[in-house]
Amino acid sequence: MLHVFGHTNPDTDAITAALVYANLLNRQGVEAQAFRLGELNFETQFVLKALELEAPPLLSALQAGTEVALVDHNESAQSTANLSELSVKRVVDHHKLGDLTTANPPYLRFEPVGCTGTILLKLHREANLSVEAGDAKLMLSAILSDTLHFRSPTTTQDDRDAVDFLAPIAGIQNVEEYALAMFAAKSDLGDTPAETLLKMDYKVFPFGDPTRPQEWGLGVIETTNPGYVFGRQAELLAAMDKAKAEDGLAGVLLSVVDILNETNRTLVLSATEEKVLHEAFGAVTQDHVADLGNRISRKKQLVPTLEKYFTPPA
Ligand SMILES: [Mn+2]
Repeated sequence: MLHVFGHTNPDTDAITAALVYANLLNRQGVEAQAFRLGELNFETQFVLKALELEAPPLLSALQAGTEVALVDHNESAQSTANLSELSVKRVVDHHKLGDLTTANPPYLRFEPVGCTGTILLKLHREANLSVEAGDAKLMLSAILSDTLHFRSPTTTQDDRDAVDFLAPIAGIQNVEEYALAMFAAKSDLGDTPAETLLKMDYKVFPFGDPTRPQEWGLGVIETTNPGYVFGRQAELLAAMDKAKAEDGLAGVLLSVVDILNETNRTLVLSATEEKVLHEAFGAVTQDHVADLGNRISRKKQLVPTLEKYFTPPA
C-alpha cells in the first residue's frame, strides 16, 4: 500500500492533494491511502467540514523501504523525518526540485502551476476519469487557497481554467463568495498560541553552500485581518526566537500577508535577518517589521531571491 502525503505544517493543498491523489490511484488500481504530517489549519478544517470529510490520519514513523507518494513537496526538510530511507514511488508537485534521490526510477509529475490540485485535475483528464464531486471541491479549494484566489503571482491560466472546470462539478455557484469564506475561516485565529501561529505555514530552507547550508525558517500567515497578527507581535517574536535557538537556524522570518490588499509585512527577529532583508530585497525594517511590498509569494518571490543572495557567485 502506497502512503500518500503532503508536507509538514500542512496547508489546504497538502491535505487535499493527498486525499485526491490517493483516491485517483485507487480508481486506477494502485492501492493507496492518504496521510497528513501535522495538524490542520483553520482553512482546511473549514473545507473538510463542509464536505463532512474526516482528516486523513497522522502519519506514524514508517519502516525503511515503505513505498510512498509525495504530493505538494519534494524536499526532505519538509517531509517525514526518515524520507531518505523510504521508497519514493511518485511525486506530484509544483515546487522547485530539492534534494530528492531514489533507488529506482520514480513517477514524477512537476509543473510550474499555482497548485498541486491543478495538476491532479490534469491527471484525471489524461486518464479519462470523471471527477467526483467531493474531489472537485477539494481541488478547487486548494487552488483558491494556494493562489489566494488568483492574487498570487504563482497563478497560471491552467489554475483559472481548472477552477472554471471544477466549480460546477463541486456545486459552487459563487466562487468569489466561497473563497472569501475560506479566507475568513483561515483568519479567525482566536487564541491560538503564538508558537502554533508561527509554525502553521512554516518551511525550513537550506541556503548557500550545499555541503554546509545555513537553514532558515520561513513562516507565512495569510490573513484578511493583519491587525490581529500585529497585535500579537511581541509573542510571535518570542516564538521565533525560541524556534531559531531550538532548531539551530541561521534566521527566522514570519511574513504577514494581507490577502485582500496583497501586501507583505514581515516580522524581523534580529539584526541578522534585518541585514539580509535589506541586502536581498532593499527592505527597511522598523520596530521589527520589514515592508516587503507586494511580494506575497514565499515560493516565487522570497525563496528564489534568498537562494540567489546566499549562493556565492561562481
Ligand atoms: Mn501547494
